[in-house]
Amino acid sequence: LPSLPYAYAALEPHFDAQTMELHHTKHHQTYLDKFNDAVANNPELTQLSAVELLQKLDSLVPAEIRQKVCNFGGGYVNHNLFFESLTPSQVEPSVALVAALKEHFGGVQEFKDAFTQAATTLFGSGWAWLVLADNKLQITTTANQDSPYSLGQIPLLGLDVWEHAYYLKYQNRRPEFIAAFWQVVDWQVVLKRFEQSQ
Ligand code: MN3
Repeated sequence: LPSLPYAYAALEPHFDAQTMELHHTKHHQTYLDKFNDAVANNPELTQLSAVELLQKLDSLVPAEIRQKVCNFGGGYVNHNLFFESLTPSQVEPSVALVAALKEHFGGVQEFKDAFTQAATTLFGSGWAWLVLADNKLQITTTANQDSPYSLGQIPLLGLDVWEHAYYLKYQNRRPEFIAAFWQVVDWQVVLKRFEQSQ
């Protein structure tokens, strides 16, 4: 399991240390363990990256383990994306990213508002995403641990809105958790993913 590039307490007061540590050492670790279990009897699959397996679920992954790879491989990859795009450093979007968000959403605030709306209204457990799809930036959501990669999209920013991501600090107040998220997004990581995806 990749270690985080910051301390569990580094994102306080926005994301609390206890939630960060449980989320990483218990939830993320469990997705990885169950993903490894799922592919353990298919050595040809272990030669491929988790992202490749998610991109080619239907063509590469045998039907009997497909749902497990979707759930646990998706959980592993989604959480990598999530944790890697957080920072305590108050990074602002760069000029290039501001221009792209303006072109596709009308501006940075308009993008945040639309993403917030998608994350707030997503029913049940899942993720809100900024993805590149058909060469366009789009806001999407997925249920459970489904990955944008399995839909042919490239995820640039993801927010986990499972209750385990916020319940200890925010209880049922998902909108407050989403507002806190905007305080800790690493826009440099988002820009790097955007540049690499084109
Ligand atoms: Mn989670």
